[in-house]
Amino acid sequence: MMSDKDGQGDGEVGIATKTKPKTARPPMYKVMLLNDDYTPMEFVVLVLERFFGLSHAQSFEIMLTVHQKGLAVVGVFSYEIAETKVAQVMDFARRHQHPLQCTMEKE
Ligand code: TYC
Repeated sequence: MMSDKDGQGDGEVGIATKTKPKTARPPMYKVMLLNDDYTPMEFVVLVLERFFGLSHAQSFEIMLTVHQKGLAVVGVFSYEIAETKVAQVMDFARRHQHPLQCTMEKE
């Protein structure tokens, strides 16, 4: 470096400017179930088993969380998968005349 006392220069000295290589990751979406006063608990458990591949125990647990807290995240998916899950749940609920609501939100 020029600021060296002897002007001879030594090893490289300076500010490290290494930047993190950016790997593009697709945005992920939380799929959430909302509570209501009318949809039967068993129906919500069935929805979670059928469309989210959860065990009966996991489904019951998430259903209870929604019932007690108002909503819960059921899973996190790519945009297309999340959109499909929401559509499947909303269609299934509508066909059974239950007001169950399912929504998605960018993580
Ligand atoms: N609150 C409903 C009841 O008491 C049960 C329920 C749970 C409804 C979860 C919707 O996403 C839901 N029958």
